[in-house]
Amino acid sequence: MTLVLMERPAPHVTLLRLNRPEVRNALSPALRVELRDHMLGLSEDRDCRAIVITGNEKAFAAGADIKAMVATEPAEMMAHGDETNWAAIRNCPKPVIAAVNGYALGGGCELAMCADVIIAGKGARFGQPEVRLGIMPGAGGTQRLPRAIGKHRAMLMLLTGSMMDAEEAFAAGLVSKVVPDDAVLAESLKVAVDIASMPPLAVAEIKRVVLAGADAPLDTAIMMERRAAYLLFGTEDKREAMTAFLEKRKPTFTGA
Ligand code: DAK
Repeated sequence: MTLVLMERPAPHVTLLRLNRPEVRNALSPALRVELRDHMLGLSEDRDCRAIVITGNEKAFAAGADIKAMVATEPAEMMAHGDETNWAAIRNCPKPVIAAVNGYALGGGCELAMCADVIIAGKGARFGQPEVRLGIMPGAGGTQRLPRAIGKHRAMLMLLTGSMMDAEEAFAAGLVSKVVPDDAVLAESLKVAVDIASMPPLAVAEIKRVVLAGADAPLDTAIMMERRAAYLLFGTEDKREAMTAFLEKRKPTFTGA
C-alpha cells in the first residue's frame, strides 16, 4: 500500500496525503521514509512551488506508530536514522502548508509544526501526548511548541499531554487560520496556489531568512535579511513585477 499519496492538483502545487486511515495516520517508519523521499524529490523539483501535506477527516496524524515503538531500543532507533526523515521536511526549501483535520498528536503535531502555514479545521486537535507513554517528543516538539505558543502554554501541554482545539491553537499562535472542517483542503490549496503564483526566488529567500533568522541573534538575522533583499534586486522576476505594476498589467514570473 502506498503510505503517502502524491497528486498535482494545480500547476506548481503538490499535495501529499498521509494514507494510513485505519490507524489515524500513525507515522510508521515506512511512512516516514516515503514522506522523506517525496520531500527530497520535491525540494529539487523546479516545477513544484508549494506543498500541501494533509491526512483525512479524522486525523492529520496521531503521532509515531506506537506498535512500531513498543519494543524499540535506543540503539535501534538511532540506527534507523529517523532524524534524516525529519530533516527532509524541516529543510525543504519549498513552502509547506499543513492542512489539518482531526488529530495532530505527537509526531503529527511536530509534522504540522514543520510546515510554514497551518490551516486547521474547527474540529482539529493538537497535542504532544508522549509523556503519557513514558517518552517525550523527539522531533522538535519541546522546541517548536514553546517557540510557537510560549513556554507556559507549551509546558502545560507537554507535561500533561493535554490537547488544544483549533480555536485555542489559533489564539495561541500555533495555527495560521481556522476554517470549517470541510473547507480545510480547499483553503490550503488556495493558499498554495497563491504562493505558487508569487516569484519563486522571493518566496524561497523569505522562507530561508525567516527560518534561519529565527535562531540567530537579531543583528545577524537582520543582516541576512538585507543580503537576501539585495540579491532579489538582481532577478528577472523583480524587473517583471515592478514593470508590470507600472504598466498596469499582470506579471508573468519565470523564477529567474
Ligand atoms: N500508533 C499506532 N496506532 C494508533 C495510533 C498511534 N499513534 N493512534 C491510533 N492508532 C490506532 C488505534 O490503536 C486503533 O487501532 P485498532 O484498535 O482499530 O486496531 C485505531 O488507530 C483507531 O484509534 P482509536 O480507536 O483510538 O480512535 P479514536 O478516534 O477513539 O482516538 C486518538 C483517536 C488519536 C485520540 C487515539 O487513537 C490516540 O490517543 N492515539 C495515540 C496518540 C498518541 O499517543 N500519539 C503520540 C505517539 S508518540 C522521535 C520522533 C518522534 C517521536 C518520538 C521519537 N525520535 C526521532 C527520537 C514521536 C512520538 C509520538 O508521536
